[in-house]
Amino acid sequence: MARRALITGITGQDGSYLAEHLLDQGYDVWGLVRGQANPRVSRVRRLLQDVQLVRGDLLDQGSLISAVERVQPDEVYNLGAISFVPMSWEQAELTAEVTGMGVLRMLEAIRVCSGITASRTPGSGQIRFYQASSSEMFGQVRETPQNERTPFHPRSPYGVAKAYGHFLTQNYRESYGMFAVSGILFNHESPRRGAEFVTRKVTLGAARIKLGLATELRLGNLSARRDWGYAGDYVRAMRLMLQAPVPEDYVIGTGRTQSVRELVIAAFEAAQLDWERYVVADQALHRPAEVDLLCADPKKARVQLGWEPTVSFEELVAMMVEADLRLLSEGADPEQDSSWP
Ligand code: NDP
Ligand code: GDR
Repeated sequence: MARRALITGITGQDGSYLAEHLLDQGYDVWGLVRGQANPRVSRVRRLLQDVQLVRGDLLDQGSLISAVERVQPDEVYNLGAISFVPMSWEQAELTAEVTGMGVLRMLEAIRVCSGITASRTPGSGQIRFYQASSSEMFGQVRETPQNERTPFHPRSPYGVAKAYGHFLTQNYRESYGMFAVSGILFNHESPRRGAEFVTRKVTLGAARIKLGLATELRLGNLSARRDWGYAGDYVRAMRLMLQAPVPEDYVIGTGRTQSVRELVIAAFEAAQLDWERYVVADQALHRPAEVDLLCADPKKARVQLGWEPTVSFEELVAMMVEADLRLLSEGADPEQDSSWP
């Protein structure tokens, strides 16, 4: 029988790629969607016609229990979150509730529906659980590259909420023997990336300028460095983690790091533009506390899961610029949900 997966965050970037990947692998895929008229649901219906939808919200414990009871999943991928770091300062409590406490509610839904009440042998829980942990938990790093043993020092309410979810996932594994794991994923991008994140903001900005739709691009800290990979590669790692014989956490990234300035140069080069004529550094876009440098050491995932990234930084940026040029040339509005390639 096909394995059945339930994905929270199905309307987001990763949810869409993960759903496609699991469908390719022969899974029966369900997505949790929230709200009574969520406009992003139509995007899922259009792009992912074989995915079945179930209503629920990470803020609502009962809805998650009902969803797990209805779907009877073999695997749950918890990708739902408030994921934009600046928003986590503006709505810190909501971020804690969705990105942090949402993990507790999802784990509790699985525990209750599985009838788990006492300590069990590690890995004996029937439903396997994946938590979308983040390199933002490392925050202010004292060692680089970062691996599974690097200490956390989160620098935003988002990073703090993710650290809570991360430790809670470990705790449910240790307390109840659940097969619950976290993927500590570094930044991953794609033509489906939200327009608020820096890669997409830059590739859309370059494409708009190229097509005469804008005259400048305002950015914050150009010196911050990130390890940027391709989302399509990273969702493969999520599934692999849930197929491993033993539940363990893994760092997923490329092992290369680039600055925002290097990202800008690559994107404007791809659009054949001189970036210095158009990019304006805006102090107002700097964060209250910055994460200056992230770079993954993904060795454990390579050795134990056989996972490797296939798309380089340069290929990723070129792919995104090309997709945005096409999108804008067709007159599509990238802020609208019908625009996903
Ligand atoms: P997106 O911002 O694209 O998607 C976030 C998803 O969360 C959306 O589907 C959104 O649904 C859903 N969501 C928001 N609030 C709730 C709620 N109350 N209940 C249920 N669902 C909710 O994120 P990504 O796809 O980029 O990331 C997926 C996950 O991975 C996130 O948890 C993110 O924090 C984490 N992560 C991402 C990385 C990256 O580089 N992309 C790196 C490391 C971790 P809706 O349409 O209803 O708003
Ligand atoms: P990040 O991604 O915070 O790393 O979180 P983002 O793309 O928002 O920022 C990356 C870096 O770029 C700098 N920056 C800007 N960022 C944005 N968004 N807009 C700007 O104008 C701008 N100018 C400079 C930022 O200061 C930062 O240093 C992403 C999210 O997907 C999280 O959910 C995920 O957990 C982490 O990646 C890993």
